[in-house]
Amino acid sequence: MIIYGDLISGNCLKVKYTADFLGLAYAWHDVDVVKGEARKPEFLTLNPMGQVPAVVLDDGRVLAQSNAIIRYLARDSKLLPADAYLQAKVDELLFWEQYSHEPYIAVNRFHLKYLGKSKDQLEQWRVDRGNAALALMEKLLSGREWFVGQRMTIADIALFGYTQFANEGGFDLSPHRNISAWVKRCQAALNLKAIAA
Ligand SMILES: N[C@@H](CCC(=O)N[C@@H](CS)C(=O)NCC(=O)O)C(=O)O
Repeated sequence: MIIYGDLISGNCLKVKYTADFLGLAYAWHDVDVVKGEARKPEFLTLNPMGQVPAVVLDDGRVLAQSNAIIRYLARDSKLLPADAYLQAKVDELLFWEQYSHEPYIAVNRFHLKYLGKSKDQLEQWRVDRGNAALALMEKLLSGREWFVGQRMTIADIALFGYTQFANEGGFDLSPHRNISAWVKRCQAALNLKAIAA
């Protein structure tokens, strides 16, 4: 498998973390999103959506969209529960992450860290929705170690992708004790070094 991605991107890291955790063999092909490489004709031939991550599977077929990719890679593995209802609960969080979390946490991070904006240039509605996403995660994690079932699933990996960088988007995780403990749990399970706040 070839993974096309940029290591600054939580969406791409989700795919890397899933493949690494499952011990899948892959080659990593860097696509610099800040330089616009995902919009270049040669990449658009591979993924007309013009975004990373995208993977070329061993049989040559292509798959894009981070959560579709990790859902595919995790099939029949311990990262996806066998029970159909629990699988749907994982899907529920994958969809929620893309619509109600990533557009706020990840986009604000991109604006601050990569576009060089200041905090007061951020759109307040995006800040508010990011905080709402974190508040919901904090609630969902109450009394639980993982979002679905009793062990880490791709729902955790999908949400960890950008939550680990929330501070770079101007969000303060310190009042969210459940999220902070879960971030450490994910880092340990994925064998990652803690990221300095
Ligand atoms: N919904 C997509 C979002 C992918 C996405 O936004 N990718 C960004 C990097 S995080 C990208 O490729 N940006 C380059 C561009 O839009 O030109 C996914 O989950 O894979």
